[in-house]
Amino acid sequence: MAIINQAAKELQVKIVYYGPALGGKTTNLVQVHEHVQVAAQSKGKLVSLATNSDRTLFFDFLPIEAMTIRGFRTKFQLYTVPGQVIYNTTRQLVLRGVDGIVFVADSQYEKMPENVESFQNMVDNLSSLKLNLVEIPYVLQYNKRDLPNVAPVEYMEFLLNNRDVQVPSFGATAHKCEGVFEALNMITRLLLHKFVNQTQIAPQAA
Ligand SMILES: Nc1nc2c(ncn2[C@@H]2O[C@H](COP(=O)(O)OP(=O)(O)OP(=O)(O)O)[C@@H](O)[C@H]2O)c(=O)[nH]1
Ligand SMILES: [Mg+2]
Repeated sequence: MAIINQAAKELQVKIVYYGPALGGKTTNLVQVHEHVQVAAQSKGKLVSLATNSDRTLFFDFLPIEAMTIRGFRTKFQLYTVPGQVIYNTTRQLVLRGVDGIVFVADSQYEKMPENVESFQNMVDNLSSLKLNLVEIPYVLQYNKRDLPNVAPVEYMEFLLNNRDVQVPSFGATAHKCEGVFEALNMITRLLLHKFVNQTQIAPQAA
């Protein structure tokens, strides 16, 4: 749940990057960290807990102070989960308190079973936290579009964006920063929309 501090006029929102191993979640955060346009003092450090082969062991964490809406300073906390199947307990921990999700799928054809499995694993882990995807804003990012062996976007939509309500989806080449901010901007927009309209953020005094 977002932390809304009325006294300090602060809104804190947690966004989790979820998806199969090696799909590009950490790469998204690295690119956001490198290219985000915010005042220098509000750009947080990127904390990565990775093995020496660059696989995420626990999570990556990047805090960003974004904007002021209705007098509230908005802070986004970006996390990645470790994609490797064995780290499921960690994924559950990172999902605690999640407000929004960017699901990073790997576009390579042979990764489709892993994408679908990871998506289902996300649904299961949310439900173990008594959360339902229907209530959590999320977007899909189809990453690695630069590779030769990618599945058509329409096929990925069929596999991953087939729930009652379709969500925004973006093709991406994360290590070139393509599709990274498109996905991040959309999830922050969905979240801010949700909180401004549905929570107790009081309108700014005139
Ligand atoms: N060709 C290509 N490679 C990419 C792209 N995005 C990420 N990579 C590479 O894919 C590899 C895995 O990326 P990571 O960001 O570490 O993947 P991850 O999802 O964090 O993986 P885990 O931490 O194991 O879950 C790295 O070598 C990246 O440089 C992309 O769009 N295209
Ligand atoms: Mg990673």
